[in-house]
Amino acid sequence: MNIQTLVTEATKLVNEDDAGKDQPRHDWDREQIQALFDLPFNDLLFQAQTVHRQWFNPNQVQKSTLLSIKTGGCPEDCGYCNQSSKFETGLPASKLMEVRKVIEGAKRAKAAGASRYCMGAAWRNPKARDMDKVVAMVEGVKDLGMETCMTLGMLSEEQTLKLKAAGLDYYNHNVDTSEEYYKEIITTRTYADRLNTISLVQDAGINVCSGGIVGMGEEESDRVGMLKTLSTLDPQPQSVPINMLVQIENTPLGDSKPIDPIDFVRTIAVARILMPKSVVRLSAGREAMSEETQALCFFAGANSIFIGEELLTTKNPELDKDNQMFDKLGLEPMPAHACPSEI
Ligand code: SAM
Ligand code: DTB
Ligand code: SF4
Repeated sequence: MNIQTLVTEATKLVNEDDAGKDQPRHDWDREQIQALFDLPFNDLLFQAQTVHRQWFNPNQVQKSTLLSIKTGGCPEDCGYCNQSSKFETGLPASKLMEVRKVIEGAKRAKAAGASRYCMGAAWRNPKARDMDKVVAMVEGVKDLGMETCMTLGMLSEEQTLKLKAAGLDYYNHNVDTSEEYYKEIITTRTYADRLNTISLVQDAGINVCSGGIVGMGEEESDRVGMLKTLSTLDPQPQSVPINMLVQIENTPLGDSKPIDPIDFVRTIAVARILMPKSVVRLSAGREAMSEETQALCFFAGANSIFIGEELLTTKNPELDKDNQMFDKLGLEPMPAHACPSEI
């Protein structure tokens, strides 16, 4: 197939509604997604930027800040994670934080320019005794006028309803990779467990934040599989974090072959085309990324980042450095609740 036919085919893969905007499709197959990955880089980026401009201001990037509200000692064995109790990473475990401290952190994040506060706990799932505190955290952060996001592991239906009633805007629960590769990375839960929690979160009317990690030694076909899982969810996740693995010593993935930056940008571009109304987050891994790679990611349709010097347990670029990058690229922060697919 020649280049022009491929580009035309890729364009045809997207439906147009009356307003002339590309609408999300939920029936992508592997061949179609692979065809996007196979496009010449310039054609892929042109397609992605074209789709991006239909739903988003291309010069706005959403800013979120992360806080680890309960660190380490996790019973799961995710092969990439600093916080699993199965690996000797040297990270001290902590108890669930005090609500007051969490709100103080959110105030600082707001002052630094974040519109969303994302709170993460190293749990397989929250215990009943933790829920009152977690609910108070959501309510307190929401009162500051920020978007709230939590990532607490697997949830029951009752817990999703409690979180919804507290005013939770987003729940983060990543599928991480393809269904086939998942088994190589995590053995203490299944892909189906993951999809089940995502479905409960959707049913409760909470926006889903779900994406994955690249650079875990996966094949390109696993990136295809992961993006097929995400883009065929109905509705698609409103927020899609694409993490570049932060290598953690003494974890099974601590010395995986890093992903080529161009392949990383391709993954962002394909995510953007498949999920035109979702915010795509250039998530973990920016500390190890050049400014040029990040600029290409924004051109490919990434429109969210984490700001603040720490992710959950690892380093993120300094605030000044990110502010300088925004100035250089003429980027401005996206206001809260500006995602066109948000519930
Ligand atoms: N325990 C909860 C769970 O697993 O859903 C919430 C916290 S967990 C740290 C949130 C997500 O962070 C994981 O699903 C994974 O995608 C991402 N993550 C964890 N460690 C990472 C690493 N070293 N590099 C990149 N992303 C990572
Ligand atoms: C997501 O996809 N990335 C964030 C958030 N969701 C919770 C976590 C990144 C963690 C990076 C490794 C660490 O700092 O421990
Ligand atoms: Fe635990 Fe989440 Fe880390 Fe897995 S990714 S070990 S569930 S904290």
